[in-house]
Amino acid sequence: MSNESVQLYYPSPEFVKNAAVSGMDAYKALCAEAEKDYEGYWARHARELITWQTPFTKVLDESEAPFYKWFTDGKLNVSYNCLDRNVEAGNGDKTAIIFEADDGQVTKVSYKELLSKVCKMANALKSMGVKKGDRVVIYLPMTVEGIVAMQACARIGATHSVVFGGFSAQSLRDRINDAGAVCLITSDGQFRGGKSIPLKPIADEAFSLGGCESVKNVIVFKRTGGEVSMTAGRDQWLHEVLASQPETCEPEWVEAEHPLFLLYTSGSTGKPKGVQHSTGGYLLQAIMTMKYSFDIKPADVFWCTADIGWVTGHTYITYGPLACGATEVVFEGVPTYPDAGRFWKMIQDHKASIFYTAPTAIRSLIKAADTNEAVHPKKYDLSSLRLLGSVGEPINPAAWEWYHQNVGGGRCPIVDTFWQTETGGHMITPMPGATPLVPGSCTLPFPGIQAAVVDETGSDVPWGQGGILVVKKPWPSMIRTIYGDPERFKKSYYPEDLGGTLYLAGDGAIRDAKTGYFTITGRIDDVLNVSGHRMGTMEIESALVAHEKVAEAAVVGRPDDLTGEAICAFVVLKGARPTGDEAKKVIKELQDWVGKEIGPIAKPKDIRFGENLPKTRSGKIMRRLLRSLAKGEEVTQDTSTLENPAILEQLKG
Ligand code: 7RM
Repeated sequence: MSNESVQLYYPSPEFVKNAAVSGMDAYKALCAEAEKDYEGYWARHARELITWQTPFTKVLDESEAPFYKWFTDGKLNVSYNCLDRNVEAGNGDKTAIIFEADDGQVTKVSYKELLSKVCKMANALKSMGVKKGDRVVIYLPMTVEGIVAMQACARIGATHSVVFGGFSAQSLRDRINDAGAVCLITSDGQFRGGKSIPLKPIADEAFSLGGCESVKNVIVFKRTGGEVSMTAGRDQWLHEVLASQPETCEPEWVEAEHPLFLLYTSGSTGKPKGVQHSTGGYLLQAIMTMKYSFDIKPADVFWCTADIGWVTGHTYITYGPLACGATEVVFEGVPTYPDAGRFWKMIQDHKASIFYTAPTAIRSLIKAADTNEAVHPKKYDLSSLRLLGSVGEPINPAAWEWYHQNVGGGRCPIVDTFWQTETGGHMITPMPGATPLVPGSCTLPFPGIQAAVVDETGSDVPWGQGGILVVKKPWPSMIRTIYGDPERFKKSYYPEDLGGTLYLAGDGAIRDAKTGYFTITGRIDDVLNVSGHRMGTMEIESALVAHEKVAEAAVVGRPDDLTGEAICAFVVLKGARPTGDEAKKVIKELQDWVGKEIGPIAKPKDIRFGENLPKTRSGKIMRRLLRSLAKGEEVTQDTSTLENPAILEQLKG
């Protein structure tokens, strides 16, 4: 990628004029400030952007590296920073949330109302004995109540762990169990795409699997009116527990390092890991990135289409926008219901000015618009938009151009934000009023973030040469540990082969030879990215081999035009290798099985059967080979070390 051949997109003079980071000189000045006095840079922002109950005097504590700590002697409350301080500043009547339900019904919630809802929920939790440091699992749909539940935990110092509503009973059980949660907040069901989907029955199934004994209380939000069974002494309806609760609740002032939340995410090995985040450092970067990457202003209507079950929903729905006193859109449904014009209609109806979504959604809406004029963005008035964002996976230049032209009307900068569950907030992203954009590149590090590309030994590689993406210095919103497994934290993120001091993101990257712009080249571990969702190949393999018919399974990703990557499973059955209709039947059975074991997002798109898997003489599955087969490529790799070359024929698509 050389800039001679690539068009650069510059922000308009008006955008630059009003931007928080106005022009490249302003961006460079922030980077220089961090360069000169790293701790001072973050401390200045932490003082300016967060309201502290006890101001901090210490900034970065490296005494137990890589378990870095920030602002250790400061005390604060995230819910106070998101709600009370906006009310106290006279914005109590400002709309905090414009909620649009799956069926199109719109509800507006002001800051004052949101504060009172959060206080009532916080009091309800307290009345059940939930206290500072306890873990609360939240298994809720994308409704105001999900945000309220998270904020209520933050208010009393309980650590929440949100489990995406698409995860299975088994996945929910594993997360409850690992977190040792004392309380579960769920709903009877959820509405998605015009359908009513049960949730509480899945929670019940999770309990019946055993391992959820730590949970003393289950709170059930009535959303769909679906049939549920309530276990006496454990389960209570939300509306009933809220009825008697006072509308004020003194925030619990917690240390900056107090764990705000755990969020489970897939790694290359073993079970999903509970990424633990802090309070102060996390909040700081939620706010800073809202200001610098999203250029958030009081008049903006911000819309992030993520689900609160993912980190994007945490930072850019539950915390960031509210901590900035913004108005945000919260959407329960899916982009294709009632039709694929839903996003564009909502932008029009709510006059959204900042829109943040995933490339996979953009690609599916391009496809829909190509075949149906009526759902093309040009049919809608999108003139309220001034900034667009992309997150979750690399955005291909064609989708970028379409997004820029058809959604942004050619006038809105696109911030392609690279970050991870572990990083808490944006790491590499354009500053919309400064950075000239190159489609497909997340451009340059957020000011202060020391991102670099290195080789296997941890040495810098020159620009223009691909390598491993690392971060050289700790940053405030970074992962603190893997809950209950500090050793795994060290091994996963600060591996010894890189010297033990570099944060390993798990992605490959290359910097442009001239501009130094970063392009993410994809995961370097066994983690897949399907529609922006992270999935470990090992998790899917474990689910497959748990099926009674399966002897062995290997899972790889292959490129997919729509979902970025698609899951492809190579399976050896205990019985004979099935063919024809029998194969079709077993494929469906295994897909449904994985859907039930992990969740529908983990269902393999392709399943191929072999009498064996391609292995080396020492018994290692040759995954590189499987990746070629998955893509439908001719196998060009050296197969001389292969024990059983004949097997390749069977595994071709
Ligand atoms: C926010 C989020 C993290 C992984 C990450 C990358 C990929 C995310 C981008 C991206 C290219 C981007 N958290 N990724 N953003 N790749 N460009 N702008 O997605 O923990 O669920 O996933 O997603 O591989 O490591 S996540």
